[in-house]
Amino acid sequence: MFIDIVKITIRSGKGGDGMSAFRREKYVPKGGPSGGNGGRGGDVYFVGDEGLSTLLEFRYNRLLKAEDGEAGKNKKMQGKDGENLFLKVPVGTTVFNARTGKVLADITANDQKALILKGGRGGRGNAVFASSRNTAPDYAEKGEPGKELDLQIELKLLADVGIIGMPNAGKSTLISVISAARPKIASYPFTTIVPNLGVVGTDDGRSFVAADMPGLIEGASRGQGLGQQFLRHIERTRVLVHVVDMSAFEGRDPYEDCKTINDELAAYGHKLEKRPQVIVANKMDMPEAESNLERFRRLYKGDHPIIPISSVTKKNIKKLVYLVADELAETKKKALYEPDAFAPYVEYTFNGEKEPFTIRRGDDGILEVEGEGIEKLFAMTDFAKHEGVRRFARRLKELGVEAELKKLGAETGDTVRILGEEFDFSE
Ligand SMILES: Nc1nc2c(ncn2[C@@H]2O[C@H](COP(=O)(O)OP(=O)(O)OP(=O)(O)O)[C@@H](O)[C@H]2O)c(=O)[nH]1
Ligand SMILES: [Mg+2]
Repeated sequence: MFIDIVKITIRSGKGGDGMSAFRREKYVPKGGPSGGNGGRGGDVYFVGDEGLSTLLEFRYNRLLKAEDGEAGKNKKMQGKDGENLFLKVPVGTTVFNARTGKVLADITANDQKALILKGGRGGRGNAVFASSRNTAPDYAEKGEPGKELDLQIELKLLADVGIIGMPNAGKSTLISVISAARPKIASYPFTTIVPNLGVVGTDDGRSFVAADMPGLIEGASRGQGLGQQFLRHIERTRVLVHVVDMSAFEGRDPYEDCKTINDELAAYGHKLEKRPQVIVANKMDMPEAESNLERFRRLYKGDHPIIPISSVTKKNIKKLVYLVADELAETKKKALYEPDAFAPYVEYTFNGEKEPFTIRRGDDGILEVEGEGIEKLFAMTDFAKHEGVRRFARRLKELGVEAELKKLGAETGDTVRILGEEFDFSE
């Protein structure tokens, strides 16, 4: 089965910084602390959308960010939370962590939401830090940084559109003109023996998946030629593009060709003859094509639209693609795939990494502390304020960093390095 694969990077929103401010009151030189908390940074979600069928959109938009939270405000007002980012993907999309290859989410239903990255927490404003010991703290936390993650998203494609017709009608040539698919093309019948899938994009940003099918012949519904198994593939498409060779090559009759195919569709059952169909009168660049088309129009009694094209001169190709996209939009309003066409619902939750720290001795003998938890603490600390530094030291103690440093031989007065910055160690 054809797989559409895209690599993207997502980033959750940074939490807004907490504010440090004091109430202004008449006759009170310094009122109580009144700085509000920062807003939460936006999360990143994936959402199943049955109206979509490709990942094409992501190919043009590879870094996707949720909104940052706003900073806290005066009067203990909290900053606005950042908007969550909802990335819409077709049903059948699997989201992988690109680095570890682990599955983060498997989108198997319309509207299914999977949280992939949480936004950063808002920093606390100074109003929160007031205590009986310190009634006027002039310190606020910074917002927690957002997270970034490289993803690989994959979609197992089911074709929206089936390109069908007699052998040698020009089906493979057509898909090669409207998509990046490059199937074998040759001037003899039965060149194509397995379906070729291609992603087709319109200029107005829509996209769909087309399958170039092997040629059908009379008796296909009874197993003639390569028939049966491909009729089964056609069953899974929503719109049929029926290619008819108007050049009447080697004495063929375009009207009879078209009728043969439609009779086979009807004989197969499953109401394939009722599927929306666009009749493509192909090879209009050939000498006899115009008069053959005139005759075809006279004889044809069905109600499918007929569109004359040439894959060689590209005549009407754009028009055809738009027409097919429109037909598709119309059919998508109705459900086509049975619910059991998809794997059972599974949701993999993303476990936010634990926040350990590591300590090792640098080349110059200095103890160095690193780690995700420390990094976060570092980013949220306002080192310009004495209170910020004090709180930072206390958190290091709580996290066990201080004890670990001591175990490794650190003594008061020694230099330690935390994320590249040098500090004096003291107990
Ligand atoms: N003049 C002209 N020739 C075309 C056009 N489209 C396709 N052909 C030719 O028709 C022949 C058959 O084309 P294919 O695309 O391989 O036909 P197909 O329907 O995929 O054939 P099968 O896979 O065998 O069923 C090739 O020689 C093409 O070059 C067209 O618009 N104009
Ligand atoms: Mg072919």
